[in-house]
Amino acid sequence: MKNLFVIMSGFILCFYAEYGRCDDPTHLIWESSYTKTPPVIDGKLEEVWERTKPLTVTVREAIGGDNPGQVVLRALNTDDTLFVMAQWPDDTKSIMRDPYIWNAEKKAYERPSKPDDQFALEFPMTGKFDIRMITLSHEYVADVWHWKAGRGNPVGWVDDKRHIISQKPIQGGVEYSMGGHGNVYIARLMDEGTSSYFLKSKPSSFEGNVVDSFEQRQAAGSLADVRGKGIHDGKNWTLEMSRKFNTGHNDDAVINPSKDNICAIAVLDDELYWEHSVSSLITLRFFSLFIKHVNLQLCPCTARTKNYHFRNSGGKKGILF
Ligand SMILES: [Ca+2]
Ligand SMILES: [Ca+2]
Ligand SMILES: [Ca+2]
Repeated sequence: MKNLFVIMSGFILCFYAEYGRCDDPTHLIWESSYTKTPPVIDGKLEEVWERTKPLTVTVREAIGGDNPGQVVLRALNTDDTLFVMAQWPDDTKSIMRDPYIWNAEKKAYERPSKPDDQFALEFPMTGKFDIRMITLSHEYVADVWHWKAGRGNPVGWVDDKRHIISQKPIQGGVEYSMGGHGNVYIARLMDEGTSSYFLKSKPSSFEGNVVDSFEQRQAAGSLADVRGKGIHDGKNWTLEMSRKFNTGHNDDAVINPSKDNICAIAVLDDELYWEHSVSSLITLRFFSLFIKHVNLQLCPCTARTKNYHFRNSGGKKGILF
């Protein structure tokens, strides 16, 4: 057993060295732990999350790079589904987007812009993925899991979208001029299907000073692939999300647990559109599956149950899930 652990550790070190990760401290490795017991997507951390290794990621304003903040990420996976957890500080719980506000003088509702808190996890689909959307040097399509505290969150759904960034005009794209240097076109498309909320019509008579302008419903189709629920504890958001590795929909990225998957995150704290904060690129790695594979290859006799028991070099017993 002792030898097995040493061999496994050595193999893992070789793997890291081969891919040059050890000497690159800026490279963010986000390890997913395998579990047979999936977490409940309810914004509350259950015991299974304690087996995961947290990764703290710095996010900065997408334009300017100011106001660094920190997000703690965790990941779990079953055979076919990824579960992610994100925790980040936010002093202002904003759970209504553009609500109807009563104007007593006019005796009517108005609908000024008001952001809700949001979080996004992005995976590249095609092209040269980049965290910047306003760019003249990158052209790409990204799968975006866009959680919105005031819209899908009440019913536990996350908007499943694609961002298409191009320097050529694209269908549904909005043009942004780069001060004479060129134009970038950005399309932010919802997946096919039914979103988990819709815009309510303006109330014709007084129903309260602030009235939610969205009503929730059952999502369907490719828009019903990402579950997500966030809970605000007064100082932080804790968000759990899940999606199948392969949804079978052609407007989604396929996550391949047998290889590294590049991704990035964004946070919006009472912010609209471009005022979001983004991370650098993150490598999502399915570490436990890798160990299982090595374990089976080197010594199948250790598989006493469907979990893989081991004793490390300090004599401590453990179970690989
Ligand atoms: Ca939970
Ligand atoms: Ca907020
Ligand atoms: Ca989808």
